[in-house]
Amino acid sequence: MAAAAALVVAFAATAMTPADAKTFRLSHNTNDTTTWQKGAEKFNELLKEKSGGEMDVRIFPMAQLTGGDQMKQAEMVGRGALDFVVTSAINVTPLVPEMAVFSLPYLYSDYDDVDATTAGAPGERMTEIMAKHGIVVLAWGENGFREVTNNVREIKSPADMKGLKMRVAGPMYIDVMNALGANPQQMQWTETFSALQQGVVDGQENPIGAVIIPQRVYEVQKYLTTWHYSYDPIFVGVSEKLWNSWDDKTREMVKSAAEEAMDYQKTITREDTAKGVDFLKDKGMEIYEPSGEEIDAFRKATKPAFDTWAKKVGPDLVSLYQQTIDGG
Ligand code: X2X
Repeated sequence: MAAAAALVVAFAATAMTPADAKTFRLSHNTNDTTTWQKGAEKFNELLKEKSGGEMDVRIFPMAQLTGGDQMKQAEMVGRGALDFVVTSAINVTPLVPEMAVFSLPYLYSDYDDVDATTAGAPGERMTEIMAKHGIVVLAWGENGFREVTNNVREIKSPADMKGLKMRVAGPMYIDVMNALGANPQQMQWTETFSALQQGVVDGQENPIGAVIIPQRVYEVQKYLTTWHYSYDPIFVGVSEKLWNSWDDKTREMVKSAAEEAMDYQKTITREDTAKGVDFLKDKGMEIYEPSGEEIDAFRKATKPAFDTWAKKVGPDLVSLYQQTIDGG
């Protein structure tokens, strides 16, 4: 009986979709409330629309397809074992160390700097580098400027970071936290909320609009400092294997869907971030907004990590980013 019913359902589903309909798998590593998810949903909508219902994506949040391992997603796409990924730069650095350039401490001062690089020669250069690893970058979106939170004290200066147990996402942030005298620990994002709740770690750092608000970090953290120490872009990537199987028309369609989706994602992320400090104060967080001078002190203290990672990334690539930022 059950088998017969399943057959009928399967038949009905096939009968309703166009002959060549294809559903692809898309992995991302935040939960289903974030602007990453909303960007992925927009991509699905646009892909469906533009392909006349022949293509769509099934979205898997929380890095489910890699057993919660947020760093593995890019690698799987690179091997062609996964179709699409939406993830941020820091998650790709074990596979492509050059991606760390985006997040070098205090490389960027504002969104204009960011947009000049993603829309210009640095974005193109990075796309070439990613392609060498089997990942075609279709469009850049935004995780955002990463802000520090903790439960121990207000952070106004590098000295306030001393000894704090900090959860970080990736290797470069370990070096940055060490430069500040903190006690960093690499941990999956999906495990971080309960680690904060149980006091396994004192703090973490993430962007306000894309992650801290939708994932309710304010429920388990008391203090936030808007130190803007590191920028983290996200992107939509597709496996080169799949990309190579498409004709030009299909490629253009998929790319334009990704670009529109990420433009939308960036816009809502910036809107939510702009309203974010007030929102978080309402929720009971204590927010410290450092002055220019105080930011300079953080910049100085994190310089050793900048220098270490500038070497790993390659000085030419860092210069390309810096020249674009200075000219923009
Ligand atoms: O893990 C994080 O901190 C997150 C969600 O921002 C990233 O994917 C880098």
